[in-house]
Amino acid sequence: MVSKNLKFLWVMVFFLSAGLIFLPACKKEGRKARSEIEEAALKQYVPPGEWDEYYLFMSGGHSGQVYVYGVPSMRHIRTIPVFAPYPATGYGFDKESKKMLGEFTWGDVHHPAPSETNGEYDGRWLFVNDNANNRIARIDLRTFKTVEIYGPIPNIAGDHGSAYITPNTEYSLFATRFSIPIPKGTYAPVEEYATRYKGIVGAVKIDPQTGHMSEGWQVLLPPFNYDLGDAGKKVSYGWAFWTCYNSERAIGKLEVTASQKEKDYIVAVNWKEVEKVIEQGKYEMIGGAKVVDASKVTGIAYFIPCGKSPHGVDVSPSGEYIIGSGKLSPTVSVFSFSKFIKAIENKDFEGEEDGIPVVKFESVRVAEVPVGLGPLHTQFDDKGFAYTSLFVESAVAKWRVGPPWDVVDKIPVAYNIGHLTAAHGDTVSPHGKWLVACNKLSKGRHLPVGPSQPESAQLIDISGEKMKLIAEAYPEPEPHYAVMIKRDLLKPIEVYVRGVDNKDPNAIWSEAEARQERKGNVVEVWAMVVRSYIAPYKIECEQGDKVIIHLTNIEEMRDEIHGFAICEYNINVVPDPGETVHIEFIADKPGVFPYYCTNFCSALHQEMQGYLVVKPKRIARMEKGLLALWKP
Ligand code: K7E
Ligand code: CUA
Repeated sequence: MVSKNLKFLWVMVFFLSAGLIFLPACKKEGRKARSEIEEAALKQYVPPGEWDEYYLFMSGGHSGQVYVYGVPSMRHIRTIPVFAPYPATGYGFDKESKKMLGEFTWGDVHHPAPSETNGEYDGRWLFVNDNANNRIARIDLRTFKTVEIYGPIPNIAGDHGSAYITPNTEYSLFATRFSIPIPKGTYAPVEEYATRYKGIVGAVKIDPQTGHMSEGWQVLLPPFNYDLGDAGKKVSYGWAFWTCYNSERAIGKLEVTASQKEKDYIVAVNWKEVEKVIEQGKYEMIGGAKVVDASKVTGIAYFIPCGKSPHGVDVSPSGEYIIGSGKLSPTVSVFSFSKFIKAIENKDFEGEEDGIPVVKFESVRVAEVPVGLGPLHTQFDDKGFAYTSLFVESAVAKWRVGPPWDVVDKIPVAYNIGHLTAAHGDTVSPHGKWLVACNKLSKGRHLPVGPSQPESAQLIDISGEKMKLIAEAYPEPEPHYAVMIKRDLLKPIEVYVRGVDNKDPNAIWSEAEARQERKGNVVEVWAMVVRSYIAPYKIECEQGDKVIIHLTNIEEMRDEIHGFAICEYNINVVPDPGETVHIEFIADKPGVFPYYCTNFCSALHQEMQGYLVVKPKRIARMEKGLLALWKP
């Protein structure tokens, strides 16, 4: 009994003394945490009315859109509709955007790529790829609108390794993720995959003045899955790189069949040389595109062996290092561009794939950096460090680009990061400062919203030695890649200036010009919106007529927008100040259909309305008959 009490006493003494030792430490810890929280909050805080330092353009994945945020606040500022209709801005309802969307109502945006001059963002356009329907779109950063959609690109299926831009916006790269028999429309059983299916990488040509996209070049390759790409820069200017998996040329359950070999490849394409051989006529026309067969034309493509099923390939700011992320290996492989060129000169090859040389791994590899589990993508800062996302480990690894190629810091993210983006982090001169982790899962770090949860984006301060998690946001699905651009590089317009930005011959600028005219079965309307009326206040037509409306918003101030919707006609357009949009439809439903302004614009917004009056066929015919009788 006594001994038991004594034991209890000793235990009490131990805990009390431990408490005395630990308590002040805990208090101190608490204070430190508090100041850290305050510091983080202040770093992210952008006072109401003030501007963020960076624009963040995030891909919207299978939502088909691009989302614009401010960094560091992580406030969502804008949605830019690209591959899917978006009634909020009238996208996909007017004639031009309908035509751009064509037969598709969705896309799968993965990689936004800003236009570049000398390897730096120049703030003119943003290109994005559509992994589903093989297209590339161009957003004009003066208006934040999609102005062009190119494609579907011939011969490719699953344009994933895209829309990377070459350093002077010569090209936007593309690649086929799923090899198919080409040209499209060719039939070949899946069992003949290894022989009759083809791999293609290539590029869409961009007019350096206008941004207009047109046919570039294509290179025919073995039937692998071409995954991600990057353009060479500085020393590697003139080259393009893509990773590929399934060099096994397998079909079936790829997670097994395409994970047999220890290594797959990065394919390096000398696009300057491709330009030359095309000029020499060394190409075939396939599916309406100029295709250079890399197994017949030498010197244009080479394979670099890379750790098992690589995902991202990223070129360092100097252009010297090509970093491959083997998603199934715990390391990233760093290849030297100058060693690669030497290997080609010395014919230092370890094999070939359909006649295309495979350069010797040991001759080009300079480092294997043990970043951690599931490396996917890499970005760079201004101090010679790289940041690699680790999907399996749910972390970002910071490592030194150069000897001793060591990992210097690691930060956990929540959870399962895909891409990451640093300020100007894929250009020749990254800014450092900020990094955003684009995570696939958020698993209840927010108010519950049902079984499916949003993705998450975490803002990380990379200005110091240690990475610091600052804030998180829940972007629209699904952020793959994103780019961060300094705010002063962009010069968005305030209004469409009459005669400058709006040279539309069908624009009208006063109520007096509002009218409708009939030519056969076509009723053409010149209309305008302004606070707070729509002119004309009625549009009259007959059932079955084609109605064309040229609608101009004659406002001259930024943000004074009006919508124009017609009830039950599935129409809603939203012209910006000074902009003219065009609507075309068949008035197939008889009756009276109000039209109104959808954008709450003024105190008398509700008064902004009018009527589409569609005369039934029966009455129209009867009237015509009577008229004929009366004037024989
Ligand atoms: Cu890694 Cu499509 Cu660039 Cu998604 S891809 S994460
Ligand atoms: Cu115009 Cu509401």
